[in-house]
Amino acid sequence: MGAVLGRMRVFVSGLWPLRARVLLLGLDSAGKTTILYRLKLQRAVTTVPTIGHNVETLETTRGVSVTMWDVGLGAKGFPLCRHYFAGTHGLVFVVDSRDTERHGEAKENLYWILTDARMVGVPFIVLANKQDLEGARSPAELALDFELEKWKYSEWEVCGCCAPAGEGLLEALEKLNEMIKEQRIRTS
Ligand SMILES: Nc1nc2c(ncn2[C@@H]2O[C@H](COP(=O)(O)OP(=O)(O)OP(=O)(O)O)[C@@H](O)[C@H]2O)c(=O)[nH]1
Ligand SMILES: [Mg+2]
Repeated sequence: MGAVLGRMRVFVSGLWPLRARVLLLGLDSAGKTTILYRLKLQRAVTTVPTIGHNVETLETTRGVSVTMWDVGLGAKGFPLCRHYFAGTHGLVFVVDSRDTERHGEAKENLYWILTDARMVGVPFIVLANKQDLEGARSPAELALDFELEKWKYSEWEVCGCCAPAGEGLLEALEKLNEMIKEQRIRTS
């Protein structure tokens, strides 16, 4: 009986469009704004460091409407972004895969975000950006560097991408959408 009800809930939830609030975070220059506008405009844009935030709504496949917040951290750094946490359904954490010197800092900030009470259970994607650059860590290597296999408190994936070319972005967003849907079913 429980299994039948579970399957019905999955089926019914697939019929309604999903509106999701997604945060796009990461160190400065990781590629967040390039990713947001590549997804929105389907072309590469020239960016300047973001002050404040950019926000766009993306109509994705499978009836999911994603409002994506690209938060620039400026001089105040990560503490500023906690003001964006409430009501978040999914997180995209962008990493410059070649900038290995800053991976420790990126990892520390990722765990700081994940352990905030407002982010409990929120599924996330680590986007291993700049895969076109020589020396970039692969998604599998980043998962090891960030010790993600130990993280059991929310669903996660690591996906590779090259933001200006758009490579890997839609696939990553689809995975996140699926995880958000599953999380909704679990908590409904
Ligand atoms: N080679 C390469 N360059 C990239 C890629 N993604 C972004 N960039 C470049 O990286 C630089 C920083 O990109 P942004 O999108 O402005 O980075 P950001 O994370 O929004 O930075 P802040 O607004 O300062 O937080 C720009 O020069 C981009 O063109 C990529 O996949 N490959
Ligand atoms: Mg930016």
